[in-house]
Amino acid sequence: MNRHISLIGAPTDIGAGSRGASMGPEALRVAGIHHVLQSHGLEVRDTGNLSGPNNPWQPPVNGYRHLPEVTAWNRSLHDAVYAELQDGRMPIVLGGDHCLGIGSISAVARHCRDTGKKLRVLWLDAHADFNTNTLTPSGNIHGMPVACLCGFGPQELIEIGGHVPAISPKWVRQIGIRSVDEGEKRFVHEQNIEVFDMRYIDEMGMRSAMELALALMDSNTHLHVSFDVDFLDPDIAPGVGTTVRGGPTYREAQLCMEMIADTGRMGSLDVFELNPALDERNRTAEVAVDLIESLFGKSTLMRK
Ligand code: Z70
Ligand code: MN
Ligand code: MN
Ligand code: MN
Repeated sequence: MNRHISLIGAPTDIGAGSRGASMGPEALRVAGIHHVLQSHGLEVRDTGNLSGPNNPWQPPVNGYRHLPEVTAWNRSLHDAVYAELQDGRMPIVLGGDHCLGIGSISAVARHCRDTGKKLRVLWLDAHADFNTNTLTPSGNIHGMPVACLCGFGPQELIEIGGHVPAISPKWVRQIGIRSVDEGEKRFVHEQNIEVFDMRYIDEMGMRSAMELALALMDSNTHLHVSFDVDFLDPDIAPGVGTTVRGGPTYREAQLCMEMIADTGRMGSLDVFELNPALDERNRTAEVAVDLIESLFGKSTLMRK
């Protein structure tokens, strides 16, 4: 695994349905993300925060809220993530709401095209984020990034990485899903997205879900992890805009992260939707940092 890490702050809630994810990057820093990664022997560079337009808090236009501002933030994030990858480093994006997955993953996909790597995207989320402007009940673009990456979205968002579509639905594995809108559900099935929802995890266990989600990767696979903090059960992670009960417990989430770490293939990571305005004494940020530590092998001492 790449031991050179670059933290990239993307402080915006431009695509979300509630305000506050813009404070996520600083909450993750306060919870000690830099130091925790360093303590595992990683070389960590904090590149600081990107800047972009303020949140004008306007209603949707043509099914999209804040499309010009969402585009500006994602272009900027794309350029930052792509630059770190070109520099041979592993980007960790500190969000910010999940609309930023468009810029982050379109940069990772571009890097994989450049270097002839296969891409696997693990989407850890309570939501499928597969809405379009006609399917969306809200107009919030944080409910649309997977669809945009697969080429279903407005031109200015789908073309950010220079290739449309940025990714194929075949490269995506979704874990923890438990809140999907009606039209969105049909579209997820139509596009054959591989989903390990909470029903699957309840019946078969996190171990089985992760074995299948991580299967068929080889030494030429770049694994991107897009971690929406609302993936976690609200009992352990109340600090998110949209809590959905019935998510993975602390132990299930730890196993998920450890199994990702064991592959040794993670090449980039997003941490999105942490909302300090809704948190309790930064405890959701602390849980997120704890889980990120496991992604880098916190508890593999007994194994290797
Ligand atoms: C709903 C929508 C959503 C959070 C994604 C919710 C979307 N499907 N919410 N992540 N926190 O409005 O599209
Ligand atoms: Mn999401
Ligand atoms: Mn979500
Ligand atoms: Mn790479």
